Amino acid sequence: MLNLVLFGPPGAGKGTQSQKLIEKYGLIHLSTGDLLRGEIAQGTELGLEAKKLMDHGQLVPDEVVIGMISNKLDANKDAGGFIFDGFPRTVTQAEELDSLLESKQSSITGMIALQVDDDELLRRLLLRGKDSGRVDDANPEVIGKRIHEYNNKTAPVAEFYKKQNKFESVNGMGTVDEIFAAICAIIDKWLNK
Ligand code: B4P
Repeated sequence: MLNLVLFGPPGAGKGTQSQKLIEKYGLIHLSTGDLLRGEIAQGTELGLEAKKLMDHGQLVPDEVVIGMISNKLDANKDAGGFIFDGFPRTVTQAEELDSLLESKQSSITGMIALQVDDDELLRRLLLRGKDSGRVDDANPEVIGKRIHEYNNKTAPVAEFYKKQNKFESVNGMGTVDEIFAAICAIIDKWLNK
């Protein structure tokens, strides 16, 4: 079973690469950002609360995203593996994910981090904000807040996987296909171990 954590700052290309990876490796894509935007679109209570935080570039509380991931793992018991995209984003989320998987006799295979400069992140997100309708992509101040949240709360998650010898990183500054090839080389190495 392949359980991959795709990691990186906002706009690093996690969602973009996930789409290609699920096709190639037949994995289930679990994006907490997409799940939260789904709740917002449906106008649920959870979505309304999450929107207030997301529109300001802040993280949603750990218990909310952990609950969503737990439900999705239960709903996909026969899956051959998962891509966790945008999750875990705090060390608490990483610890809870390990416990959830352990209770299902499973574990994380590894984390792959996409390395992208702050200037390029800003450029990509502002470009997407022109037609995505995402409030959190349209404004440089909110994007700055998202990068700040990443540096403070999310970057330490890399250490969590480094300590378990499960961390790899790739240069996220090339073309989508170049980055995809670099990610696949790491996954294929894991699969052939
Ligand atoms: P997310 O939805 O997870 O996403 P993201 O950070 O915007 O970006 P991603 O890295 O997936 O970028 P993408 O491929 O789309 O988070 C949104 C918010 O949800 C968070 O701020 C937070 O509030 C909340 N949230 C989500 N998960 C949470 C959690 N676990 N805990 C707490 N809160 C949580 O790429 C961005 C753009 O770049 C696209 O337009 C793409 O086309 C372009 N691009 C991609 N690769 C490129 C390349 N190689 N070259 C040029 N452009 C590229």
